[in-house]
Amino acid sequence: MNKFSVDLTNCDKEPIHIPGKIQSHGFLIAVDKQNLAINYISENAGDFLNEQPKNLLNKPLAAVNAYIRQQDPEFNIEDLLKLGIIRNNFDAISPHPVELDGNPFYLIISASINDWLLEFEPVTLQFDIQSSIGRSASAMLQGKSVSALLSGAALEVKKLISYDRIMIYKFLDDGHGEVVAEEKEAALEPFFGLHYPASDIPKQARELYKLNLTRLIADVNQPDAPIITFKENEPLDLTNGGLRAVSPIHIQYLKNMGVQSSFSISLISHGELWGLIACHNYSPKFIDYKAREGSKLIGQILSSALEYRQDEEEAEIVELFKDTANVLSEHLSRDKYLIEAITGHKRTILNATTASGVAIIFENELKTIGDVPADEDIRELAEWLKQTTDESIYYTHRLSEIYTPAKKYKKIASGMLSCTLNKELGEMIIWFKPELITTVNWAGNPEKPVTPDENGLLSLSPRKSFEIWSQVVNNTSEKWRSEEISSVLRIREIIITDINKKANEIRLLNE
Ligand code: BLA
Repeated sequence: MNKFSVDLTNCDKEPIHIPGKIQSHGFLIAVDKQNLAINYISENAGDFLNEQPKNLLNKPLAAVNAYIRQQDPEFNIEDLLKLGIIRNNFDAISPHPVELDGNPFYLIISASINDWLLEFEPVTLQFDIQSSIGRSASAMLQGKSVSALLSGAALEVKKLISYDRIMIYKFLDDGHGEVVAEEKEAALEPFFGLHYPASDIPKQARELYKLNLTRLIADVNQPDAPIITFKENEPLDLTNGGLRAVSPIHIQYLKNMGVQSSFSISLISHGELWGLIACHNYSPKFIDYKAREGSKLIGQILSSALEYRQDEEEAEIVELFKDTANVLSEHLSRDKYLIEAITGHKRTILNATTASGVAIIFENELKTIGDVPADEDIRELAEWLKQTTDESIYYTHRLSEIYTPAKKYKKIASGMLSCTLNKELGEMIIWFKPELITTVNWAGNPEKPVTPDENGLLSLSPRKSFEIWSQVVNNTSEKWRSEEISSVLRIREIIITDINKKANEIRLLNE
């Protein structure tokens, strides 16, 4: 068994692919790729096979036949495995229905490094999930925008596997995540819009979720079953398996939240883990292989739809920025006063970025739109900018760190992008973005005392990581995108040309 002792400093080093044990709702046999002899077997196999697992160790796989009942009397587990090996694909033969002690089971085969993994799991689905998936997918794809698509996906997954809470959890630039869609039982408190630290899902777990697209944790209170082997120094790699035991720290995390079962489906966009469909149940819940594969398919359809719609929305934003530049240019050529031209019509200078507020200081006048700090605060900031920077464009997504007076209005202005029109006169336009984390909450009741489990994991409580993280992410807005910078540069060019043109006109009039 792996001897790694996990704590908050080494989470991302925990070898979660070789835990040396499995979740005990099923059992596992691993056979050598060379000679198909049983190299590993889970200790709980005895509960299902009526045989001491250690007696099967080192035996040929064929020895297992005696315990498995099959509709086809000719069935031979070895032939099935060989068929998968010849085809170089186990998807076509998994899951294979078998009967153990009168109960229906699925045999699911996958590859490890030197072994084939044979996992036996109970069958629970009573209906044909295939037809539901088709309906779910088309209902989900009705969503025309990214957010409608995500809400639709949460709803369809809830209908399909009926967990208490389904969340779409999206990873942001710095690896931390946000719940961007949610479908839940009415009595549960919403997690929608909440942000969580990157360390909640460490790096190696994310890598693993890119390879194995679903992750079921059936019951956080059920003891694991150790894997026994005579290959003491060769832990079995369970990356592709479905029964892999869960990291103790993640079990503690789920317990802290009151969750007893979780299921996640990976969402991949442009080859990277975009997020997860994270499902919680407040009582133990096992869903069988077909239900998991059905959910995986929904995840894959969602992933490709997301890729397409996101690119489309991205292009729309860039288009909007360009169009804003054109519209403002027209207003500037018609209107006498600059401030009127860029703030007085339906399309304004605010639309040059995705900011939520903008201030214009021009000819001693201050005009604002949207969420901005108080007038005197803006004037002070402008004065500071005038003294501090010679750049025509200056931006930050952590304003209060470089300019402490901004602390008092960080909620609306943690992000700032300024564009100088005339440095000597202190004329400029300043866009503001709000602090990203305004209502950070740990997903659970932070007042409730955490009870250490038998491993004494209190000190490793994810709540601790959350405290550390929330201090780091405070004072931060969404980053300024390169498209926003280009848009502001383009508009600055247009405005300065217009200012010069108008100045020239006045000069000509006076001559
Ligand atoms: C795994 N952590 C996960 C997973 C999720 C989260 C979704 C995938 C497995 C699952 O579905 O349960 C985190 N779950 C969340 C978050 C929300 C949620 C953020 O519902 C928000 C609503 N976790 C920690 C710390 C460590 C850690 C500090 O908080 C490490 C020290 C580890 N999390 C951790 C590990 C896994 C994990 C190791 C992988 C579990 C596995 O697949 O074995």
